[in-house]
Amino acid sequence: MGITGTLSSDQLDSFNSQGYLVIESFASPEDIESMMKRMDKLLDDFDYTTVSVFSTKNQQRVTDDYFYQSAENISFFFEEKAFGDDGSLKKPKQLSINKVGHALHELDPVFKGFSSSEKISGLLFSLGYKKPVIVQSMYIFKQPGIGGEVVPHQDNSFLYTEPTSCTGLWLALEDATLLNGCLWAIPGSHKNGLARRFLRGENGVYFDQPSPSYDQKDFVSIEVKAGSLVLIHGDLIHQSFENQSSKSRHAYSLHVVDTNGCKWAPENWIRRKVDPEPLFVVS
Ligand SMILES: O=C(O)CCC(=O)C(=O)O
Repeated sequence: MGITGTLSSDQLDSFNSQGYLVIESFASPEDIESMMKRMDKLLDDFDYTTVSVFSTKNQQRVTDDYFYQSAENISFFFEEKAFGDDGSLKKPKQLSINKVGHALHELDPVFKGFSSSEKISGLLFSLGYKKPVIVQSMYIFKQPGIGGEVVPHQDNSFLYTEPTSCTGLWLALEDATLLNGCLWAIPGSHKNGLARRFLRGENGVYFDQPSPSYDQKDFVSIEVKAGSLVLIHGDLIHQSFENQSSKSRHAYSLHVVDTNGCKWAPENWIRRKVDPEPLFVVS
């Protein structure tokens, strides 16, 4: 198979005890430049007036369908604060998008190249994955001034397998700082299990439990330089705050589950027509 693990035993120990791990200089400046340039082009080509995410009738249904279909598409999601009272964009679309997802890793050659690189496979091999599948990718903008907060959550809530197997791979494409909305996490919180699940029902998506309340004092900030990768255990409580600064904080995030011995939950929001290909298979 030819995959070799890329994490040292110290890195693995740290990941297992903290629930996250920062790997500096994981992506090269060339990797970053090519992904950012590619996203510029995708955004330039995106004509938001053709996307029927705005509807006077059945708004919720239309929004839900756009979201569900994004599992196998390259779809564009706006910041909540991007629109004025009259419904028009307050800033150019390039500064109004919250994220693009959720199948960049499959459908776009540049993002696919990075996502299926040996670097990524080597990491997953080190973590013990046997038949890993990327279930979603997101290009997250955290726009200056309006980049919204991401409330405390665990990724296994959204991408549940039995047993749980999700890991987040969050790559900083720009420096992530306290000012522009870096990640925050509660170290060790992955050891306390999964608090709740995000389910897709007949009438849309919902959580099966209210969110536990977390003490902000327990969170630590994860400020990183562009090119750093943050590995996130699926049960780790993490969040990010609004970006109130004038600098964006672009990131490319992948979520991976194992399909060897772990069953994808049919109640998850992602229901694919075609099963994704594993990155490798350990026999
Ligand atoms: O980029 C962010 O601010 C949050 C990302 C996140 O929570 C995730 O990728 O799981």
